[in-house]
Amino acid sequence: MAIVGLTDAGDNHLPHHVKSRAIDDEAAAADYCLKGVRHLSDAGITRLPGRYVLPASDRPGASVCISSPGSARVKLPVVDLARLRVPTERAAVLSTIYTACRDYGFFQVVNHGVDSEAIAGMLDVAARFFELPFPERARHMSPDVRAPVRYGTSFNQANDAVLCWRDFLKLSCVPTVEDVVPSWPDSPADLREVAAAYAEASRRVFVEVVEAALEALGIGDGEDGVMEELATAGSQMMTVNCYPACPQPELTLGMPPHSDYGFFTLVLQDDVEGLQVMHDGEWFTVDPVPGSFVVNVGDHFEIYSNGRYKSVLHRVRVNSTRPRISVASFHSVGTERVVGPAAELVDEERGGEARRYMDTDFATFLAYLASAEGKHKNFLQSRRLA
Ligand SMILES: O=C(O)CCC(=O)C(=O)O
Repeated sequence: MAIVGLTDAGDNHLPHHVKSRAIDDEAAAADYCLKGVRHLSDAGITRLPGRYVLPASDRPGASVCISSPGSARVKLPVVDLARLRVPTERAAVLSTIYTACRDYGFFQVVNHGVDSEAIAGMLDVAARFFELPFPERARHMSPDVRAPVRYGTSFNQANDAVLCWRDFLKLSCVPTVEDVVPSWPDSPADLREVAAAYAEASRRVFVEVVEAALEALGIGDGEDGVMEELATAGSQMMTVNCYPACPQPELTLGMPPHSDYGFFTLVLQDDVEGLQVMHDGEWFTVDPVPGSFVVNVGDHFEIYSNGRYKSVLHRVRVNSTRPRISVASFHSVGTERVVGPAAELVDEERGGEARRYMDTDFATFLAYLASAEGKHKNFLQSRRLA
């Protein structure tokens, strides 16, 4: 497989030592790709190895869009947290959150109160982590999806038929950041401190935004104590993504179309565009707003809101000139908790609506990830009631 992939893409364009390894030893060629895209990019490849080449129908330019494929840009609804805190303006901001979650599944958050130095520092330390020599990064590779730190490449490396042009560092934040930070990378020397401060800041923003989104649904704290749990004992995972400049970006993706599993994801991106959101059957590129967070509804919130809020497909395009860094912070309830539609919305005795989703738990999600490619919205589809 690997030798076919490398040769397909034109092995004449790989560095000589890679080419000879590919020809002499297929396993070594496969290994080379699994060391990640930063490794390939540092090797100075000028054409994409075949392992990264998507079938024509899945390529970014030939998407499902009926018109203007992959080229349109969207200004997502903007949620101003400073206004949310003003009692006379709160209702208007709640209404923006409600319609954004219903119509886009995405919005941008500004005036969130997170220090600009904390944001710049996180992006900077992330970039420096991916500049470390490969053996230093590789110390954190782990097949265990529950490991508190995990370095890897592609989307779901174990199952991806075609690899994605992304390397990542996953940092678990449970049970608390304080508990796990000693197991995070100790190089660059300031990574633990900067990433821990960023994780706490991101959690504070999440709590404020999810509280508002629940209020906008008319649920408030939730009879089931969901808000209390999200605020004090929820789960949080951070993924630091690195998308190096790619020699043939039109043939591949940084991340394939997928939805996220939790309540909300907060994405911090540098000034290089790449994130695309599916809206009305078309891919739209999100305009990076410096210092803002992009927030998106995850599968759990779609289920909990009984489908009023939408967990929307998104993907990442790469480009040939500028490397991109993003930090995604995934927030949800604790991993032991079963998630189903909120009783307030579906209780028939109180005139509630029909239940649209079955209950789900984290173990079911992990089993799904292990058994499937984890792309598109298959997990959410599998929880849908007819
Ligand atoms: O890089 C991005 O902008 C988005 C990342 C993302 O979708 C993810 O980590 O799930």
